[in-house]
Amino acid sequence: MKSTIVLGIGATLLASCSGNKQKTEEKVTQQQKPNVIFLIADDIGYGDLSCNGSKTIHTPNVDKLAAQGLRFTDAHSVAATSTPSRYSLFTGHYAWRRNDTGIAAGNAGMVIRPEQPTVADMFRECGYTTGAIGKWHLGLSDRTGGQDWNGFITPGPSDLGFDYSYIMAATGDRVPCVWVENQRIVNLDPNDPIEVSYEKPFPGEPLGKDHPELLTKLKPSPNHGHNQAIVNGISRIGYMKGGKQALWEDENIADSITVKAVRFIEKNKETPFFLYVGTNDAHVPRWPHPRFVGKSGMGPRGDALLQFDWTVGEIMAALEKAGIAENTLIVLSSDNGPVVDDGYADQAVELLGDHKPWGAFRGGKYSSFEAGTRVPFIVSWPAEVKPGVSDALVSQVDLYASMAGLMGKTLENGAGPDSRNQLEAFLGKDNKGRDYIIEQAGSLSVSDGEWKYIAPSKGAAYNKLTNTELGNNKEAQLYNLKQDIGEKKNLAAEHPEIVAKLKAILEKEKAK
Ligand code: NG6
Ligand code: CA
Repeated sequence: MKSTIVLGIGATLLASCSGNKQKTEEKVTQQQKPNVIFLIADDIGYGDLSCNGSKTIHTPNVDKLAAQGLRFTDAHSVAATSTPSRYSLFTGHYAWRRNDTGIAAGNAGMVIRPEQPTVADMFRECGYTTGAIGKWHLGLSDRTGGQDWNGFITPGPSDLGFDYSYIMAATGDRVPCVWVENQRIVNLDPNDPIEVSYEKPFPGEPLGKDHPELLTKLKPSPNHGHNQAIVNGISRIGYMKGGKQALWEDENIADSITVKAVRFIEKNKETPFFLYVGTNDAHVPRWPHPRFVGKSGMGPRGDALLQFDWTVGEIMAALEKAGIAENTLIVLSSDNGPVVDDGYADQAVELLGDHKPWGAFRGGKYSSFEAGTRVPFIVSWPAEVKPGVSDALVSQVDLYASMAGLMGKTLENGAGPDSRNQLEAFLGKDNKGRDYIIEQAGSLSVSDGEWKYIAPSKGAAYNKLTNTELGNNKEAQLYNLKQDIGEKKNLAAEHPEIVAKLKAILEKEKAK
């Protein structure tokens, strides 16, 4: 039996998550613990949402969530790509402390070790039912290529605190293109076993690079990769064979994620739950459902943004219908900043018009400049959070300790070592947030909200294929974000003392 009784909210933060002993105390109210949903978009930029000022795209459902909640202007994912970003979100550990947390292949071993504590473990210990739905991209099994794709794939989300999971192993553009529910591939025909490799093609299976005539939906952008296994007329990264009946339909990915999320909500409405929803929108390949096609005027990328907005609306409606909207805390954010051409000829560049996915920031996905990690971030909890806008400096790395704080717990025994309890900031009671955040892309950066230091890096300054300014520079960079949000003027030479201060913070963090 899960306990559904906790202290009145003012006292909740001090109580231990079990809270049962205090049931009989007078202060106790019959208030149920809030349900918590992390809704994490993929590659959606700060400027991709109308609540963040976009006039070119309309996201009414997200706007509604923002209007009833707190919209952040200086919130960050930990990294400018998915795997390290999600790793840190779940573990409260900086991904850059490890050298094996880069963009994971579709057959990567599980990046988070089963023994590592996660935010889902924390909720589960507090009696929550936990679920992970959608984009995973954190590897499965104990080693690269170690998956039993035709059987029970283990270790997996259940070892990281999730009671239920319905996930894509990696990304939409990586094989295997199948749904994995509770660590088994959905609809797999045992007579058509699935094989996956990231090393060598399977004889007889046509590849995108040799058979452009088979690419009926999207073609890879020139020189971009994405030219290996062909699935549903789209070529991807990696090789796969078999499992024909289990393949996802690209146009149904958002529907599948949404339906599973709504069902999870309906099923668990009586008792507290924690649900992670990782949408596939607006990652490549962008192939939204026909009902969104042509609706944005910006081609598949814009249409995928509308599809994302629809998913948000469906989740909100499901909460309303279940009668639990008031007491559900939703964190809506993105795993990293936006990219326009990420490798498919989907006209995203040609049809972009005046739209600025990165808002006022420089760079984008993959970049050390702000647009790499300064992402959309909304906290909605009608019962507790007053609507508004917060300029507090916050990072996804802190959600773990902050959610523990919400449960009245402090992380101990090395859990979430880089995660700090910033609950007050997340709930709008503190307008300052962190003293500093660390951003990870080709290099590490430190921002205190006013000043930002980007450590020197030998990496390329520019990625021509994605048209991204990566922010790498052999020299130290220092920007004043208050006066120069577009990071145009490097002030490192003028303010060596500020460089020294921020650099020292970084060195100290690295030495931990
Ligand atoms: C890159 C892919 C890109 C995307 C990215 C991961 C190429 C040329 N580019 O390697 O399309 O899949 O990895 O994106 O293959 S993320 O949002 O999941 O981190
Ligand atoms: Ca991403």
